[in-house]
Amino acid sequence: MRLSRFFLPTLKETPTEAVIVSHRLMLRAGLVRQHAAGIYNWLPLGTRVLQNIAEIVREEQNAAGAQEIIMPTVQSGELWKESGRYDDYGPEMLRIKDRHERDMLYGPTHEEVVTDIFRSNAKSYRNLPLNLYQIHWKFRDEVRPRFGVMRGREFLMKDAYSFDVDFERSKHSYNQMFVAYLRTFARLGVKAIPMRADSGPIGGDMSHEFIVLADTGESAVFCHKGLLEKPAPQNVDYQANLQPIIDDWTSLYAATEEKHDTAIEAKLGADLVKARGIEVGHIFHFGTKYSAAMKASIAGPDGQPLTPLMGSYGIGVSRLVGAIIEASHDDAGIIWPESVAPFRVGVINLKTGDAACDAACADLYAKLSAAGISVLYDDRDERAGVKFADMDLIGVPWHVVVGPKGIAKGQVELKRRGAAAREELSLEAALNKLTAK
Ligand code: P5A
Repeated sequence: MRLSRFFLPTLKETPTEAVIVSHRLMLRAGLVRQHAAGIYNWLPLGTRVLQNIAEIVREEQNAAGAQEIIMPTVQSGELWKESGRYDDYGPEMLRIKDRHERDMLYGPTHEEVVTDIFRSNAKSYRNLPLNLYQIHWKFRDEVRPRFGVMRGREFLMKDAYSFDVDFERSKHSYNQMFVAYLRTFARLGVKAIPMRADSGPIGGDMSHEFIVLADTGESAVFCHKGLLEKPAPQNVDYQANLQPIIDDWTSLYAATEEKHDTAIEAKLGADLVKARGIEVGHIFHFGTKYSAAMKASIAGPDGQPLTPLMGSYGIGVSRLVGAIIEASHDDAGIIWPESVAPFRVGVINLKTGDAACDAACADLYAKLSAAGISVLYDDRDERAGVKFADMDLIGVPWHVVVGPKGIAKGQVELKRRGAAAREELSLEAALNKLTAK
């Protein structure tokens, strides 16, 4: 993409409405623009990041055996009357009447809809285990939408729902998602720690939140310091017994404020980290809460009706954009992990209009693109300082700087965003280095 053609409305001034750094940077770097309180437009740069995150989430859900579906955003209120949540959910639910005066709503979550899909279409225990997920927009009429996409009213969530025949197998499905989450967040370049958590309006007796530590986080959390550097599990066989991995992670203390046991503080002493964090994922096991209330039984192995046990598993996809920035930025702007960066490489032409610089940049741009690398080529007629500042602000991981002095020697500069060192090397060596990654 040529920057001269790219729709990137950056802001020089720090927007006054933004109180946390990720919100400021998302506005300044032209990722999003607010449409109404807690509701955002995603501009091209933000859309690219959001889609990169969603793709990693999707790959890991598929690897864990979940199957992607798409459910409606607008739901029938009747299903929520069956589960009992129509009245329970309260003012956070955006209620809508259609032209026939029927009760509709904009979905804040999809347990009811997926249970309805299940009961209408699954016939026997042979359909199990089953895990269905989607990556779709939700609406919650939050009392205090704030911090930009971090606590929005409309937001993108990955929500998965598992169905199993008995507790043991249901726990296995929960464990599969637990491990998939560890891998997903590691690939996204964030350290997310699973913590014992309250299940709130979703319900159930077993629940973990995945928390990215950040001073600006909305949750107070407590965890053993040994969890901070634990690497994500590699080469997982999702059919195998995953309990050892879960035990490894849950044997060390970690809990959100609601579940925190203050007696642990004396016991752990200096090993206990008290911090603030951002909830980027939340998984729940709630047994038959929805399947029983909504009469979603199937034929069991003995021919008798069987009510499946369920869990649900959420990832805040749009919130993650803010959380990643919160965890990875400096004074100059965003520092994207390569896996989610909107472009991998930025080519900076220090002298647009100079024949040698233009030709070298065009060559780099063409060859990197042909190698499947996403490139943002700053071909604008702007001062070098402006170009450096913008490339730093939007956080592209690799910068190739092409200037007349270097090109006269056949050299360009290669620089990693966030690192001070610059390397001078030939055009070809720069290409080799970038394409070898
Ligand atoms: C799990 C999937 C659920 O809704 N039902 C379906 C369950 N869980 S949850 O914890 O309420 O939400 C899952 C994740 O969504 C993100 N999230 C938000 N992101 C931005 N703005 C919001 N207002 C918001 N509310 C929830 C969080 O990352 C949460 O973990």
